[in-house]
Parts: sequence; structure tokens; C-alpha cells
Amino acid sequence: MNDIDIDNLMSVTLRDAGQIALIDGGTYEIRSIINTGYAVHISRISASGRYLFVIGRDGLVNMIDLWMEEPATVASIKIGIEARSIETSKFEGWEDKLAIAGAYWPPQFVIMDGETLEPKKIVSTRGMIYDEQTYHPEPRVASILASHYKPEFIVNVKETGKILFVDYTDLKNLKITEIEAERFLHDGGFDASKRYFLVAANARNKIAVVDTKEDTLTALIETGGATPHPGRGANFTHPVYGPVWATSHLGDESIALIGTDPEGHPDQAWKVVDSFYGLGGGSLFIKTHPNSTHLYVDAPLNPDAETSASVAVFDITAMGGDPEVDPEYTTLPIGEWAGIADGQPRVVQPEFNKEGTEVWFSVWNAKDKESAIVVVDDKTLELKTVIKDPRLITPTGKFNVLNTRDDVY
Ligand code: DHE
Repeated sequence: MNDIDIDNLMSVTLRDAGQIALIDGGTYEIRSIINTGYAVHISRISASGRYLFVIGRDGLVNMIDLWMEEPATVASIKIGIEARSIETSKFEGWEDKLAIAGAYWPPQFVIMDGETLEPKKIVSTRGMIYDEQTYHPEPRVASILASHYKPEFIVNVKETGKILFVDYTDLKNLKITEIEAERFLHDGGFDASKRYFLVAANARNKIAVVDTKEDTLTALIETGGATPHPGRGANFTHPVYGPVWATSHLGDESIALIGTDPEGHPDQAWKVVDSFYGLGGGSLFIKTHPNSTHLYVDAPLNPDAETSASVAVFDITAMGGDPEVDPEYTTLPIGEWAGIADGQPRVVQPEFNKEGTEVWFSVWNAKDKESAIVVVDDKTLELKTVIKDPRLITPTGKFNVLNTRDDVY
């Protein structure tokens, strides 16, 4: 019912306003501001692209219909008191049928009807820690992904170190495959084939890899850095090592590349094939796109103001095969480009538009100060535009509809 180019919409978290902004990726116009939960966290998109799901830290889920004349919330539910993750069923035949959200408190995940958010199944994550086999009363649900290989959700339980493959075809006779992975599971994403899921066990400095076709643990990999924080990670084809998935780190300036092609590059598969330095520690997100030859790495939690307001860009085509030689990077002064006089804004979370030609960065300032979104041309690395608006309060995560829906990263 609207003329919005929905695939190119960006759902932008306005963290401290408890709202999201829907920004047109072509015109940079704010199409809607929608009220959501407290300290709103992430957005995910249903398989058809029609419904946008947003979750706040208060556990409030907003289901927004993007096909309406004016996109608006059509259903909402509180799935707990503290929450971080939301996802929808993506397997063929199950598009838009179910949604799932994970809570920190109570420790549980909730499977809901994808059209009404009626809770259909609530599953506790309380139980034994995988290695010590001792009881944990409140294992939090971290990231949740929808498998592309099976009608299953992949649920990561932080404190017990278990990855659950939850078969959603028969909620009355629920089947869950429980994988022993590693403790402190947090954020992660698929490899380029979408068969393998790689997730940070952040306080263990490891990445766990699971095979979503076989429902088995594939590998546990030490990244060599401190506290990996990939977001969903970044997939690209390295000129020497072939397909890799990358993570940056919160605790140091390293970036680790993990080989993800066991058939084409068996010697590199599930190993750190290269590790090199970015701008500094305090990185949260790393990003590229299949149409880009650049790898972007932020550092918003770096204590140095200039570093936390900049982004490192690596030229993928120039990456070599000598682990002793670090690839060079270009520093983009995104914070400076935003032209914000007051405060100490941090630059966070690169996100591509649908064509993979532009990268958007949030310039995240205090609630009572001006923030912005800076758009960069991916080919030239030049500033394209700065989006400013008094309604853009504390922008952080940005979720392009097409890339989020299809797990393109
Ligand atoms: Fe997040 C993803 C948890 C703080 C921005 N964050 C995630 C995921 C988890 C998580 C479990 C994975 C969700 C998924 O894929 O299903 N985040 C937490 C925390 O527990 C933590 C550390 C502390 C807290 O108090 O909540 C936390 N997160 C933050 C922030 O302060 C950030 C930087 C700003 C904000 O808006 O709150 C932030 N987190 C994000 C973003 C993603 C995310 C943008 C999704 C990245 C993506 O590309 O998918």
C-alpha cells in the first residue's frame, strides 16, 4: 500500500529514545519513527520482507507491517523482562509462519505465531553447564538465527555453552538437538554458503562453528585475540585463502580471518588463516558485502576519542598470503565528517544498502546531543551524505531489509 523501496529500507535503532527510524536507502528520508521497547536493541525481517521485528531490552517485541500505507506496529508482546534477540522462520514453506525471541530473564525462548505473536511454546534454558555438568539457574539466550537448511532455529545459550537446534515443525512434540559448544556464546553469523554458523564464545576467546545441515559441532577455534565480537561477521573471498569469515575483537586491535570452505580449501577450513591489526581495541562490528572489495572495522568502545570516531577500511584484493605482513588500511574520519561540535560521538556498526554500493555508519552521541548517520560511497570511500534530524536520537544498529532478510554480510 505504499511506494517505499522496502528492500532498501534501513531500520535504525534509536537506542535511548526507545524507537526505530525507518530510513529510505535511496533518498535518505526518514519515512517513519516507530515507538518500540526500552533501550531497543536489534531488528530482524521476516522471510517475505513484509514484517519487521524489533526487540527492546525490556523484552518488548514490536511486529511492524512494512506493506501498510504508513508502516506501523500490528502486534506486540513482552516475551520476558530482559531480552536481546529475535528471529523469524526462514525455511522454505515456513516463511513468515513463526517468530522466536530469546530472553536474558527469565532464562527462556518463546516461539510465536508469525502473524499474531501469540506465544505458542515457551522453553526454559535452565540446566547444566556443558563441561562442568553443574546446574546454572539463569543461562541467558544470546543470538538466535533461522536455519536455511532445515526448519530449525539456532538458539545460543550463553552460560551453559550449548547451541540448540530447535525443530519448529511440531511444537507439540518438540525436538531439540543440543550441541556442546563453549561457554559465553554471544553473537555470530553464517558463512557465505549459509550452511555453517559461527558464533563467538567471547569470554573464552573462541569461535564455535556448527553445521546446520548435519546439526553437529564442526570446530572450536581460538581466534588468537581477546574477546571476539563479530556482530554477524563478514564473509569474503580472500585472494590467497579463499572463502573466509572475519571477526574483530573487543579486547584488542586484532582481526581474525577463519577459512570456511572445507571442500575447496580443506587446509584452511576452520583455522585462523590470517590475523592482523585494525585501528584499536573496542571494536564491535565488522562488515563487507558480496559486491564490495572493502572490509570495514569499527572501534566504538576504544578509549581514545579519535579512534572511537573512526573506521578502518581494508582493501580485500590487496590481502596477501604472508602472515608476517599486515594488510594496510585507510582510516575514515567518520565522526569528523558528521560535523558534530558537541559531545564525544562513537562511530558504530557499518551496514550496506541493498546494492552493496554504500555503507552507513551511526555517529552515536549522548541522548541530549546531536547524532548522525554518515553514508560513504563504497567504491571511492568518499563521503556521500550526512543524515541529521532532531529525531535521530542515539542511533546505533542499522538493518537493511534485504541484507538482513537474506543474511547477506
Ligand atoms: Fe548488542 C547484537 C547482546 C550491548 C548493538 N547484542 C547482539 C546480540 C546479542 C547482544 C546477544 C546478538 C543478537 C542476535 O543476533 O540474535 N548487546 C548485548 C549485550 O548483552 C550487551 C553487551 C549489553 C547490554 O546491556 O545489552 C549489548 N549492543 C550493545 C550496545 O551497547 C550496542 C553497541 C548499542 C545498542 O544499540 O544497544 C549494541 N547488538 C547491537 C547490534 C547488534 C547486536 C547493532 C546486531 C548486529 C548485527 O549486525 O546483527
